[in-house]
Amino acid sequence: MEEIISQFKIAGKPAEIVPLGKGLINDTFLVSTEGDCENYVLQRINNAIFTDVDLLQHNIEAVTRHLRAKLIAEGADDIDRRVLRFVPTAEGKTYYRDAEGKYWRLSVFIPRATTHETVDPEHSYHAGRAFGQFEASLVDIPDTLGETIPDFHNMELRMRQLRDAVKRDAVGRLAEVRPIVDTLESHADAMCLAERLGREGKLPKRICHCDTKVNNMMFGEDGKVLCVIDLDTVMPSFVFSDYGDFLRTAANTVAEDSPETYKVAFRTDIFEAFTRGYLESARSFLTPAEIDNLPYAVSLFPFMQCVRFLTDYINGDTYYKTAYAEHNLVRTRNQLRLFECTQEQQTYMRRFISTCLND
Ligand code: GN1
Ligand code: MG
Repeated sequence: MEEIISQFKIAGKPAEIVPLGKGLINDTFLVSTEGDCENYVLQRINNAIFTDVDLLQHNIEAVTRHLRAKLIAEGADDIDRRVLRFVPTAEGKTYYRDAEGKYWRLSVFIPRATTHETVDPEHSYHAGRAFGQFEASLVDIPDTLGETIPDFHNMELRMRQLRDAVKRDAVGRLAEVRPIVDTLESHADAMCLAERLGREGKLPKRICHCDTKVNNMMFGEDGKVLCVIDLDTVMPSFVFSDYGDFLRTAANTVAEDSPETYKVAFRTDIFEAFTRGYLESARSFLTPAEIDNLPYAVSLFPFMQCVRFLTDYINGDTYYKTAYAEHNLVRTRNQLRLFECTQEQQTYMRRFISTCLND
């Protein structure tokens, strides 16, 4: 790994390299340096999943450049802790392909900031503001961003992938999960609403983060969001992505892979705080159709994640990192329960959102 780090123009000498974070896709390491030089985050990009690393890095460079320029224009302070900074290689690229064909990148570690696997309402309010702000800041990005995973949050595609997996039944797990497949099928049409609205021209695509799980942002000492991280999936999508995926992770009373399904519940305190924050910074650009369907988004993301985990389980765990054989099945059951909880709260959510907008 030292050999890889030496490809990047870092300040200081690497002292220690340790695994970092809980991502399910890339491998991430913290590289601390000797003395009081800045530390770094080294990532191996999973190019089985992100097959177009050039496009991926083009997106990330464009986004961080645009966010940085905005912060400078606003006269913001502490800019290096508020937007990621990637370290170039000797050839001036933001990634390095090693002799084995693996892809690596290095960014400056943001000091005195923390990530959380769970948040309280106050953090959620700030997270809502930050993601609304993130989307608002990218409305006028001059670069064209590509889809780093084509149709990433397209529910119709995710259903097709599930049906393909069911047809193949590659590792003989179908019989065990048939009832779950049937339940998901019974909601599939309703959950593909976004794609229908999109085709009817009623729903725009905007640049979204598309992986707003709660551990993908860094908080400062004041409880506010310093910096949004994990930018691999920043791409054009429906706004439901960011709103829905945050609540999928933050408003679940347990972690997405908790086997204690009976403990899964949808936290309305988190929902209210996040929604208030999000609407504060996003209402200026959201259309009525987007606002009307925010409660749908809250159900869509546990549903989509359930479909994705189940598809991976049926396929024999080829996509997500797993720690044990039933891991994806446990995740599936958890997300299905969360989906059901969010379905029960649709009317309440709708009322809360309209109260917020009238305040
Ligand atoms: C993956 O990389 P990570 O762990 O932040 C996944 C998300 C899922 C999430 C589920 C590229 O995110 O879409 O929602 O796991 N990212 C990709 O925990 O598939
Ligand atoms: Mg992550």
